[in-house]
Amino acid sequence: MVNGNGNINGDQAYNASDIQVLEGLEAVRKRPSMYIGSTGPKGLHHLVFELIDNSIDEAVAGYCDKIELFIHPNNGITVKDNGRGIPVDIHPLMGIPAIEVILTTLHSGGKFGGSGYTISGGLHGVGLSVVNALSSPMVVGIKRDGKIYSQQYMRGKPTSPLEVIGESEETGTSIYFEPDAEVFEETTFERDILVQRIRELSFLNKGLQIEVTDERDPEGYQRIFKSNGLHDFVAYINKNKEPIHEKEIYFDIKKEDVVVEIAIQYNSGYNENIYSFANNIRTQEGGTHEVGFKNALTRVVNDYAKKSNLLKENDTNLAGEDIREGIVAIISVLVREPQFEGQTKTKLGNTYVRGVVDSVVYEKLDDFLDENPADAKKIIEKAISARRAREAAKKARELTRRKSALESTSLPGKLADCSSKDPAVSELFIVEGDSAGGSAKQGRDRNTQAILPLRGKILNVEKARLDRILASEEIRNLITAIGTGIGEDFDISKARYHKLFIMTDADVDGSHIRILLLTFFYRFMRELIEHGYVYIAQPPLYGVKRGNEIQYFYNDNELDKFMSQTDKKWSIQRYKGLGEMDAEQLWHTTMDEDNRVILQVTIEDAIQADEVFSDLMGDNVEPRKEFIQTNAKYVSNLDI
Ligand code: 0RA
Repeated sequence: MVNGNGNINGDQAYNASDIQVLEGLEAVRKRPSMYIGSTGPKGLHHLVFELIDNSIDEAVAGYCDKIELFIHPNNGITVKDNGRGIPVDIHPLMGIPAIEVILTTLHSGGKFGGSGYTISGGLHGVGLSVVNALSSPMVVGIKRDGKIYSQQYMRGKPTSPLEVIGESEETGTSIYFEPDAEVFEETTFERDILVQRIRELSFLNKGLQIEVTDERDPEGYQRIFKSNGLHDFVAYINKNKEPIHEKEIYFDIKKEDVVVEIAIQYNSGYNENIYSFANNIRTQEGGTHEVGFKNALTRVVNDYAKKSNLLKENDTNLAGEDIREGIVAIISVLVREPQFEGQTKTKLGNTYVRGVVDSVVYEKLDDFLDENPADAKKIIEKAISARRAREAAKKARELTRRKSALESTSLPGKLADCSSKDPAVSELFIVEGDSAGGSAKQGRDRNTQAILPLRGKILNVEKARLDRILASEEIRNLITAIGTGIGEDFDISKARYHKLFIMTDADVDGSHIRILLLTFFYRFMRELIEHGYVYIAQPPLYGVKRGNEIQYFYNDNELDKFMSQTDKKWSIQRYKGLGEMDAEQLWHTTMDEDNRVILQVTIEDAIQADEVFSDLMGDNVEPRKEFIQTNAKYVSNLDI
């Protein structure tokens, strides 16, 4: 036995430090959300990320190259690394082992790593003690100095002393915990959420191996994530797109104490995908590293374009947004004392980083363009055509603006509007097909429900530029009906409805149209999704009849279950389309607030959303085929 609960210093010393310790962790248990954001799924998964981040710090410091994550059948988690092992020597002031100090006192950040580049931003870096406070139990295992140590905790308090339980020549730390069911609303871990962040972390930390084992999966799940750096990240994002140059632009250098790693590859699409990170934390709100990157990119491309005569000497410069059309770029910096600002603390604030990134990017991109003139030409020609399209779109927008100023109530003729003018209670049903549109118009609550029928497939927005999208009548109808405008004109306060229902047939075409609409909202009216205004209506798949009685079922499982429990003779009708339901049925099953089953569309992660949309809409046919095959049984839960 190494040391009990600090009692080598006598009871008094133990009590003094113990009280201080417990006060700290009591605060965490009283207000968990202050430390981990929420006690819902986000906070729950944050516990795991916190443990992984600590091991990543050890990897960034150069002492660890393997991390393992286990999701156990009881929803317990183990995070294990082969770092130096958390120190166990007795803390001179507290008189208890260092590991116990780390697990029982609140730290201001994960400041015990060795490299100086600690991960401590936003909600990350709250410390292992916060996870400990919200666990029951937690068990820590440490291999160092030839020994294996172990100690157990319950809701932040040690329930055993740190003990030597064996010998080993290896070093490392392993932490097992179960989230405290008294604290969390739900204690089941979702593998996809964990895997997504782990994939990202493996891209951000080249050479680091992260293994994930989900012991709950009856078929067994074990994956190894390991990358060569950010070019793998860019290639991953572009995997279903069409790159316009083969080799990713890539560099990784240290300047003035800032480590800058950047990868860029343009694709033939029209979207700008720039993802920035500081100390492994996604900087959703950007910051000085992103600004430095964009400024340098705009300057270097314009300078090169003039120098190589792709742009005439007296031409106006290409705008930044033109140069960023079709770009996929990952910017990752390591900064010694990162300052995170902004509403969600995801904006890097350190001002000197801007200059560092700017000069690094200018220099490296200048080299790339000089050395790869054919790629340079493709990139610049794309920017020039983007500028042309932007100017055309501006004209088109001005046209629609002037028009709506003249005829201020020019709502589309196909729209059957509701009588209420209060957006908070108003709902818009975007309905596939004129016949279903007709039933919906008859069946609706005229006071609060508006119907807009859409004919056929709307434009494939991924492949089209803004000017062509605006030329589609279906899209224009949709924009006018919603009222917010799009893109840079978008104004959420002008939304005419706070609920928009996408109502399509329960077949492959229907799900395709639904994805097309979601793509459109995602690209041009993203705030609608962010505000939770977008829903998916779910018409039933089966109606089961006996005499005057009718029951509805939304999937095969429900139907099978019902049919296996009844011995009466029912006749089953399968609704192939919305059009097969009459107005009354459509109202009752799909539109009536009291009965309907709806799904709110959320965007958890732009990367993931972009992936789903591109898989389906991009030029590559395979993923689309795959989607249609795997969803042939009708998608009832669209996972964006
Ligand atoms: C501080 C010092 C040393 C190791 C660590 C922290 C450490 C922390 C964690 C958290 C998860 N895994 C970890 N691995 C290591 C070692 C100091 C030394 O040995 O000199």
